[in-house]
Amino acid sequence: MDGDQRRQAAGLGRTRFFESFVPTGSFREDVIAGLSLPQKSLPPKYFYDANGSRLFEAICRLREYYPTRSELALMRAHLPAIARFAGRGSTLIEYGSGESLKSRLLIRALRPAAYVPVDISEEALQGAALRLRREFPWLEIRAVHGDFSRPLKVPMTELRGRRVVYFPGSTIGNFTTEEAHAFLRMTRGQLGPKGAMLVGVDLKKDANLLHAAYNDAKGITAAFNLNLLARINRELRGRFDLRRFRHYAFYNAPLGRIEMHLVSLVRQRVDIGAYRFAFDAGESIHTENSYKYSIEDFQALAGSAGFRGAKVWRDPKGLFSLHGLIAA
Ligand code: AVJ
Repeated sequence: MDGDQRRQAAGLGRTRFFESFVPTGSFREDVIAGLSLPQKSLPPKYFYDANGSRLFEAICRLREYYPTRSELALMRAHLPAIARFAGRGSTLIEYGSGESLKSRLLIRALRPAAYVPVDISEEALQGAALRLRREFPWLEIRAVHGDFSRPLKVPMTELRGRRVVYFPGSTIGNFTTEEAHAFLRMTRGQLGPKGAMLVGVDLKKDANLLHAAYNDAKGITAAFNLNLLARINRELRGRFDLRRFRHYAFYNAPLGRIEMHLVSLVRQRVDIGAYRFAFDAGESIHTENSYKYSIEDFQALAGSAGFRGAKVWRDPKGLFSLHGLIAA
């Protein structure tokens, strides 16, 4: 911690900020590598700069985007049972906390000894930590700015009590099955003997409903997707013309996932710093997968990673699920 951070921390009462390892060169490297593949692709974690995090918060409030509302309804409907499962007074670690919308309910019900929000967007993390501090002055907050898709340097050793990892929002859907398996295994190792995990998982459903959720009428999802190119322009001296790319999202039923792409509308070349990339008309950059699971599929996956699916809750409409997992 430098002097500024110390002064800042001093003014934040029981709130502390930690930097986990987010290599600064990795955005550039990942973009250059991803755009050099036969099927161009970019990792979805880079959606979440300050602008992208704001756009995502707007997506969560869209009429068509059912996951956030469904998960909130699920939490409200089953909060006492979820709290009994997770236990009071534990350390609550949340991956991809964003604006910590759903965590509020959990914090109120669990009264955790400490809350450890982990997010890749520093702005979202700080905004959330400040609001939570006002709402829960008694709560010890250890905000970790980091990328949870790789092993984190969370100050775990100092964490008291039983650990509960909260991974809501179906963020796990961004991982392939292999990545999700590896992530669950890694988390199981961090939980310790009596730890538990709560994972929000979007369910397979009517493809029309899925399609609408990722192709909203206001075009917020399109703006969220295109912001990735704007971010490359801002941070990596990219020369993308956003009018020459279009948002494209569809449900790939055989693979059980929504795919988001940015499609080049013309044959063009785009410079990023000293690099140049060629696009055919109609060629796409694959920017996100959002896997949908059945309850049984996800329990099998969790089981293969060493967890026992102890509990599962659904929202009243049956659109979304929350799995309570413990070490097998
Ligand atoms: C944050 C990964 C759960 O896949 O639904 C929303 C991101 N992408 N609209 C999702 C997203 C387009 C979201 N996750």
